[in-house]
Parts: sequence; C-alpha cells; structure tokens
Amino acid sequence: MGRIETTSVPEQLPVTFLKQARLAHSTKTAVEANLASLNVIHGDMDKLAPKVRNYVEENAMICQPSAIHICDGSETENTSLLKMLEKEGVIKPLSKYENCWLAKTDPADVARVESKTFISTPKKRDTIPTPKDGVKGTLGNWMSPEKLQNSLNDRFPGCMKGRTMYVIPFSMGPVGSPLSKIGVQCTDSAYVVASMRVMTRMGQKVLDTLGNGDFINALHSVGQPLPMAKPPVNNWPCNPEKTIVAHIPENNEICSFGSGYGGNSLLGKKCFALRLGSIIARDEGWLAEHMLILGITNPQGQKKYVAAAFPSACGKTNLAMMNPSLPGWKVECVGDDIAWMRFDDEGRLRAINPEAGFFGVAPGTSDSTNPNAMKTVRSNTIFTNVAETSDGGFFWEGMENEVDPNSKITSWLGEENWKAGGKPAAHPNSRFCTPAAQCPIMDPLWEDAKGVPIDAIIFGGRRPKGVPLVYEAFNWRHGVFMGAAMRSESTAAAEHKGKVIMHDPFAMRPFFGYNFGDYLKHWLSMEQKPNRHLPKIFHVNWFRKGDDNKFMWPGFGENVRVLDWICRRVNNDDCGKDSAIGIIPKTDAINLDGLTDSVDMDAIFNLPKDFWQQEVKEIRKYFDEQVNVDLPDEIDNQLNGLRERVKKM
Ligand code: GTP
Ligand code: SPV
Ligand code: MN
Repeated sequence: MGRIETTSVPEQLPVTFLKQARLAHSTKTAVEANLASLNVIHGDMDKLAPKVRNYVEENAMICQPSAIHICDGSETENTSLLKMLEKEGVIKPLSKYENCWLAKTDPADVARVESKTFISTPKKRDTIPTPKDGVKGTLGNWMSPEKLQNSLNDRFPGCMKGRTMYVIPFSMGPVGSPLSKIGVQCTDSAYVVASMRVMTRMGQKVLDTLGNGDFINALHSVGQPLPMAKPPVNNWPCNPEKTIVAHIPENNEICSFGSGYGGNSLLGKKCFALRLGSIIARDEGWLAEHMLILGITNPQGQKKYVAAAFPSACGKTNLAMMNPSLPGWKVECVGDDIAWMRFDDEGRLRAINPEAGFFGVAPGTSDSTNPNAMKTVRSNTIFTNVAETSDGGFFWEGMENEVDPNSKITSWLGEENWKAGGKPAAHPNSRFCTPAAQCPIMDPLWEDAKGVPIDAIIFGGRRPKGVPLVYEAFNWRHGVFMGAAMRSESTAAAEHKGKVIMHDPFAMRPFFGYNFGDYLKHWLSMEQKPNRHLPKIFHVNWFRKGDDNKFMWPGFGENVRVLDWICRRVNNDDCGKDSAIGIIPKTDAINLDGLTDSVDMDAIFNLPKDFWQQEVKEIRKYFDEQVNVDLPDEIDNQLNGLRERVKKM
C-alpha cells in the first residue's frame, strides 16, 4: 500500500495505443500531477514488475481513478469485494445457496454488442475481407487507427473519476503452462473482478509467473465517472451510447468502454482468448477456437476427446457436461466455450481450455437437461439477470418443475409475483458465472499442461430445416468447408433481433481476430504438414423442427447417441454411407436403445434436394459477397463439389 512514488515520468514509456492518444493531449506536468495524486489502497506498486507498473500508471494517468487496487486473488479480497458490491446494491445474496449472488444489469446492457466491437489495424484487409461492391461486410468491424485513437480519446480520459481502478493479473490456461498466456486487466468494476476470479486464474501467482514478461494489455471501464449525472439503473453503471470494444492486435491491446456485461467486460474470454488469440495462434501455427472440449468413454472403456464449435447459445455448455442417456457411457468436461489447440511433436492435435469457469446461459438449464450444471452452480456462483424466488433461490425458464410451487418469483425486471405467460422471468441471455472445478464431471486432465488429444471436431448450429442430425466430412478440406458454410438461427447472446438464419462460420463470426479468408487458409494449412493425425470433422444439428414446429430430436443427454456414432466413425467403423453432403449414418446405425421419445429417423436424416440447392446458392452468395477475393480456391472447389453432388441427388 501507499501512494505512487513518482518523481518523473520517463520520456519513453512503452506506449500503448491509448496512451499515444492521451499524451498527445496532455502536458507532462499534468501527467505528473495525476500520478502523484493516486491512492493505492490495496497491493504495492513498488512490487510490480516495471512493465506491469508502467501499464497500470499509464491507465491511471488516463482514466484518473480515485484509488488503485492491485488484486491478489485471495479469498479475503474476494469476500470483501462481494460485501462491498452487496452494500452498493449491485449484487444480492441468494440465501438458499452458499456464496451465491444475483446481479441485475441495466436492461440496456444485457449481451455482447457486435456492432460496437472493432479491430484496428493499419491495413483494413488484415482484419476483414473486402466485400463485393455495394455490400455491407458482416465478417467483423474494422476501424482505422486514427479513428480509434479519436474514439478512445473521446471516452477514456477521466472515465474512472471517483471510482477505484482494479488491476487484475490473469492467466488464460493453467498458471505456468507453456500453452498458457497472461493478461493484465485494469477495470473500474468490482463485479468484473469477482467474475474474472471465477473465469480465469488470477492474482499474485500470475504476477509471480509473469515476472517482467509481456502480457496482453486489457483496459475496461463502465464509462460512468462519478458523480453521475443520472443515477444508474439497478446500480449498474454503463454507457450504452458510447460502448466500444476495441482490439489493437499490433499492441496486444484491448480497450473496452461502456458495458459491464459478459464478453464485453470479462476481457480474457472473447477479446483475448478468441480475437487476439486467433491472431497469435495464426502467427504461432495453432488454433484458438470457439469450442467446447469433452472426453467421452464408451462402455468398453475406450476414451476419446472431442472439440465442438456451435454458435453462441447453441448448446456447447450442455454438450460439454452432458449426462449420457445410454448406459455405460461417460462424458467428462474439459471446457465449455473456448479451445486452444496445437499439434504436438507426435502430430496429435492437443487442446487446452484457457478458462477456469463457465459463463453459461441460464434459461433452459435444469435437472433434466443439464444436471451437472445445476450441481455446479449451487455455490460460489454469480448469476446475472435471472429471476429470484421468495425462498432465496434462482429461477429461469426451464425450471418450472424444479421450484417450490409456494414460493413467489420476482423477474429479472423486478416484477414481483411473476407469472408465466407474459415477459420471460429471466432475460434470455441471463447467465451463471461458476467455477469449472465445481462441476462434478470435470475431466481428470482438464488442467493438464499438455492438453488433451482431440479425435474429432464437430461443427453445428440451430437449423430448423433441411440439415440432418449428423454428417461427416469426406476429409479435412471438406471439413474446413463445412465450418466455413455454417449457418445458425440468431440467439439472444448478442444484439440481433428475431430468429433469422445467419452465417456463422466456425461459430467464430463475432470472434475472428483477422481476415476470415486468411483464417480459412490457416485451417487448410494444417493438412500440409507431414505426419499429422488430423481429427475427423462432423456436423450436427439438434435443432431440426418438424411440421408441428417442435424439435425432432430430444437432444441433451440423448445426444450421446450421436457421439457414439461419431466415436465409431473415428475408429473407422463401417457405419456410414456417402450422401451428397457428406457421410451419414447407415440405416439403424444410430443406437436408439431405450429411447422413450418417438423419433422419426427418416425425417431427421432426410435431405431435401430443393433445400440443398437453395443452401448451395446461399453459401455461394455469401462467399462471393462477403469473402470475395479472399476466399481460398480450395473452399471454392469444395462448394462446386457440393453443388455437383446436390445436382445428382
Ligand atoms: P454460449 O455460452 O453463448 O457460447 O452458448 P452455448 O453454446 O454454450 O449454449 P448452451 O449450452 O448454453 O445452450 C443454449 C441454449 O440451448 C440453452 O437454453 C439450452 O437449454 C439449449 N440447448 C442446449 N442443448 C440442446 C439440445 O440438445 N437440444 C435443445 N432442444 N436445446 C438445447
Ligand atoms: C457467447 O456469446 O458466445 C458467450 C457469452 O459465451 S459472452 O461471454 O458474453 O461472449
Ligand atoms: Mn460462447
């Protein structure tokens, strides 16, 4: 503790992007005055390695918080922050459980904001493909360095006035693992600190490992200096009009302003592990993907690991912790959202989960759909925008049979004595933030520094029509094409309105750190190195709907039947047959033993020719308009191949 001792500002600080902007508008004396007035209320600036200290001082100079708190990650620190948040009315305890909390946000700040998420590089084409003339690009948002500098300069100076700036050293991946990477996030939100403590490994041990090494620079502000002109809604300060989530790959820097929610504010997750992560991965020859990782063991004791990419709110968390309905099968969870994967010296693709917690969709989660998640969230969990029950519990859509019928429900919007029929009790993107270690089925190797060997990669999405339950790629290239051609119904995870089928290649559309065409080339290049055991690639769809508009497949624990077929295909079992779109299960090859729901398997695997002709056209249009000249020839060939096969259907 103590005040920052600074007699002079070095002429040559390592200059982050933001600081260039700030220093251009500030005199050295003013900077010194700011620094000298800073009040360190927790931790010791003198003990920080020079690079970390510079970053903290720089952010403090710009944002002008009233105090600095360097997080040690301890239980004591966490408890006192939670108490403070409770006192401020940001969170309240859910007394039915141990150390569980409910936060309600300003209803204007409930999800990622893709339209305000930018990547800034000197050359636009490094970040996004050039769409065809007259077409608006949808594969990410680029901003010029000059414009970003102005935007940041318009927002960050003085943005933390009256607030404490927390310094969060965090590791993505187990602390000290050669596959892990370190970041330092400065934020003026204690809710973010408590959440980052769940989602990442954070605190003193990370600083010890980092030494004076390099790290990802992550700055976050809710964008509401004190005193606020108007009091915050739900004690949740945010600044939706001015929200911006900016990435500056050249500097390994993230600057996020105006939102306290999820991927906008927990900067280790999408900003670091996916957007900047995918760039680092390309440069270093590996893959950073929006994928769950699970281990699956068949009744004979044979175990495989699988990674699966589904778009936001399309079933990753549920699959990652599934409770298999087939007797003798076991699923174990390595991660539910992000996979960092690289080929090892033996040519096997190995994956780690860079996260330490789950930021999972609450609605739909129940003892019947995801009992392992329900067990995980009963302690040490922060819930956001769910409903509460009068007996101190949580509630959301899907839990109707699991609450005391005598208890009263208060909706996330504060509607007391809430009853089904009107607005939902919980926001559709309400979430639990819970430690992975508490999940009863964590894989024994989930924190293994080497990562787990991946046998199969699965793509999937919400496809109400035409797309079968499962099919397999003919080979790696075809699999990469399948990832590129992914489409899915939009969900509440971002600001999209209505249920439209959107292209979401690799489930990464909101998370690409660089030009999607180059990303495809990177994926294709995986095949070009010798002696690699390339995982087989599959596509699944749990969400096909019948004429009655109901899901045709029961999903959840029953999905093990599909994983069973996938595992057999990985073993080269002769249980598949060629179709126009890929390899599909032979008749009766999906084990339906004990399935109580009646499922029309013919309908679920039916491939309507007109649908697929339309699909080919739509993919063609998307590639032409959006990826344009950056589309690799191989992907073009793959689409032509599909078109020809569909013609012959
Ligand atoms: P993000 O955290 O946003 O990346 O989402 P996610 O991909 O982890 O999705 P999640 O597993 O949280 O599921 C989102 C919603 O889909 C929840 O409401 C689930 O109940 C529902 N869901 C998941 N799996 C299935 C399934 O097999 N069938 C059906 N019908 N719904 C499912
Ligand atoms: C997603 O949207 O894919 C999420 C939630 O996992 S968030 O952390 O908000 O990005
Ligand atoms: Mn996600």
